[in-house]
Amino acid sequence: MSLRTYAEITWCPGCGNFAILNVVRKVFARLDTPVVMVSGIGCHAKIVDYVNVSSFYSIHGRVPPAATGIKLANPKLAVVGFAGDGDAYGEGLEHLVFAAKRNVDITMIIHNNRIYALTTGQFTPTSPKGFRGKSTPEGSVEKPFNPLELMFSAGATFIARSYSNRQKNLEMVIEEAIKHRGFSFVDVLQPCYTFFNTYDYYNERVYELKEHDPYSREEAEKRIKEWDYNSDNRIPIGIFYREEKEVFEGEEFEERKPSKKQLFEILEQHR
Ligand SMILES: Cc1ncc(C[n+]2csc(CCOP(=O)(O)OP(=O)(O)O)c2C)c(N)n1
Ligand code: SF4
Repeated sequence: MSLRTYAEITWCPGCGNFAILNVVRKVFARLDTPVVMVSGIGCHAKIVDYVNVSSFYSIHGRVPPAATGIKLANPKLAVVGFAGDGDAYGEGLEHLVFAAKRNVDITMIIHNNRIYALTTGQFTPTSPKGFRGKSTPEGSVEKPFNPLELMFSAGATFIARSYSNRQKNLEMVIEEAIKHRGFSFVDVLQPCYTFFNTYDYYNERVYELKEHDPYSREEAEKRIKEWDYNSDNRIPIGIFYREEKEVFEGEEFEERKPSKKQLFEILEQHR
C-alpha cells in the first residue's frame, strides 16, 4: 500500500519534507489502527495532500487543539499532527504546551526548518542567533529556545528528535511516537533547501543516541541539553525520554463525558 494521492507535489527540489513524507507513508502503511493526519499552515502542511488517509487541514498554530478534538471524539483513532516550527513554536506555542501538560494521546511531528518557509524565510523561535532573513536582514539578535527542553518541562511523555537526512532513524522514531500512549513529540530537523540550507551543518554534527535510557529523567535532561539549537555542539537524535502515565482521555474523562443521547438533548435545547 503506497498511500500516494493524485496531488502534485509542489515542494522545492532538495526539500527535507520529501524524506518525512516517504517515512510517514511507510509507517502508516504498517499501522493496525486507522489514522488521521492534522496539519498547520506552511510548506509542511501540504503533507496532508500527499498521503491517502483521512486528514484535517487546520489553521496556523492550531494543530494540537484540532487533533485533541478528533482524539476525544474517537479515541480509537491514531491522531498525528504535522506542524512547522513557526506554526508550533511561534504562532501556537501555548496549544503545544497545554497538549503536553494534559498528556492527550496524540503525536506531534514538527518539521523544524528553523524559519517560516512558505512566507519566504522569516526567523522563528528556533532560528540561530544572527540568522539573516527577510525580517532580520542584519541578523537576528535573539537566541533560540530548545523545544525539547520546553516539552520536557511541560510534561510530554515521549520526546524525540530526528533528522530528515537519517531516514532509518526517522522511521523508528515516528513509529514509536505513534505507538506511545500519551502525548508524543518529535522535532524533525528538516532543511529548507531554498531559504536556509542546513544540510552540511547537520551532516557534520548529527549522531544517533546509543546506550541511552529514555526512562531516566536525569539521563534525558542531560542529553536534551547537549545541543541548544545555537551552539556548534554535536547534535544527538533518537528517543530522549519516555514515561507511562494516565492519558487525558482516560477513565476520569470517560466518566464525565456526556453520552450521545445527552449530546442530542443539549443540541435540541439550543435549536
Ligand atoms: C494566523 C496566521 N498568521 C500568519 C499566517 C501567514 N503564514 C502562512 S504560512 C506562514 C509560515 C509558516 O511557517 P512554518 O509554520 O514554520 O512552516 P513552514 O512553511 O516552514 O513549513 C505564515 C506566517 C497565517 N496563514 N495565519
Ligand atoms: S521553501 Fe523550503 S521548506 Fe518550503 S518547499 Fe521549498 S525547500 Fe521546502
